[in-house]
Amino acid sequence: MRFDVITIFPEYLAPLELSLMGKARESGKVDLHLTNLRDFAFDRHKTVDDTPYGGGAGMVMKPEPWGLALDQALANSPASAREPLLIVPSPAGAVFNQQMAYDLAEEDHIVFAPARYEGIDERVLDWAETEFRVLPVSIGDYVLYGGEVAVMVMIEAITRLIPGAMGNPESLAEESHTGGLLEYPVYTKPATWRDEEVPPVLLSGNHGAIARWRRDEQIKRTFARRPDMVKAYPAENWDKKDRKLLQELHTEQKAAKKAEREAELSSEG
Ligand code: J9T
Repeated sequence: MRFDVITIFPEYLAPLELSLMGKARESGKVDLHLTNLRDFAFDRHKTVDDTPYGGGAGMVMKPEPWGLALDQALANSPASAREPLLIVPSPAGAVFNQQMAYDLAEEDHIVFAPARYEGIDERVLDWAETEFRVLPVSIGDYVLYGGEVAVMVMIEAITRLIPGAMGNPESLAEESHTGGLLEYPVYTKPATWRDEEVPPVLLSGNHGAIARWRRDEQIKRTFARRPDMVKAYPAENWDKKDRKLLQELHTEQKAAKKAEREAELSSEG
């Protein structure tokens, strides 16, 4: 996989060159290239932005530097790559998730175009459609100053799914979002810490009981924190004990809601 990032803040992305990406790069499976957009601005001040046609607040990124930087990324595309993918981080994009990370891990060449200011002149994105597959992507429903942090999130999530790039393939197979439920809680030594005990079942050596306990904890957590994921979970994947637990959780939730309503009424009363 080749990643290109074109940005006016390459230093934001520099930490990726160390840590995790260092290992992934050594494996030869990942190749990261940072390009400073200002290297393609040729006036005295290396200007990359200008005022918007039609008026309005803020500045717009000029098309010429982006055009040249994208030309360079195309020229450096690996021979094996089909049309490279151009990811434009934007709160208006499709929402990034673990499935998207899996799909993107199969690509040969991804170019990221994180924008600052009010965005990039739209003609750049129109032209890019002729040379790239263009994909606007959001990392969640909130707004950032620029797309750089979103690029870091995506590169990290994608890189750990590239076979051979991480060196820990087993933990991937067991993973939280892939299974459609949140992870169970984990514990290590000491068995007592600040008067808190590790759940005894984990010390029992009973592998069946441990597996059941972990499954129950996954379901309880997912029910409490991510009811949307419980709803989306394939019905045929619930076993008998799962269904019994879900029943209990629903009953408990109803009772809690009733108690809350009654407390509200009596305080209003
Ligand atoms: C400027 O970019 C953003 O604000 C951004 C990018 C990607 N995802 C978001 N949620 C926001």
